[in-house]
Amino acid sequence: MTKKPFRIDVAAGIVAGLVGLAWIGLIWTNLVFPPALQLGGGAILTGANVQLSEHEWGFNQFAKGGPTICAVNGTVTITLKNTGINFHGFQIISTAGAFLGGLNKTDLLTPGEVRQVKINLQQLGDFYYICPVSGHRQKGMIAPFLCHASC
Ligand SMILES: [Cu+2]
Repeated sequence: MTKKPFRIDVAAGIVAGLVGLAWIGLIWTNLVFPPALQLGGGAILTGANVQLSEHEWGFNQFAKGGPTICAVNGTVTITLKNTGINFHGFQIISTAGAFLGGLNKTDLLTPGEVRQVKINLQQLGDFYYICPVSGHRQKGMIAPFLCHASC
């Protein structure tokens, strides 16, 4: 019995098929098991003035979630920029979902708009900041907002 010659075109076809299968598997896994929200994501914004951008569907560089904001005694001025293509808002809510501060639900930033949002909660605790547009929080526009005596 003669040994069949190695065919590079057949080998390339098999490799391409396996790579394609792995790629489809990755896409499927990502759709069925979306990555967890990066709440905090390691970054903490502190100080009297912080810069924050919002986009689809998160804050600053994170695709989902955003950096932790720590406000001494709940006071901070946020320079908020909508770098996304949708309208976005800004609210601080309790862990139970109650409105604590920020913009009214219907007061939204247009794409490209920059707004200074002054926060003065005058209470200590661990809260969240979110985009209040329907469905945006569920897509990832939520991150920790901490009000501590010192940050
Ligand atoms: Cu939004």
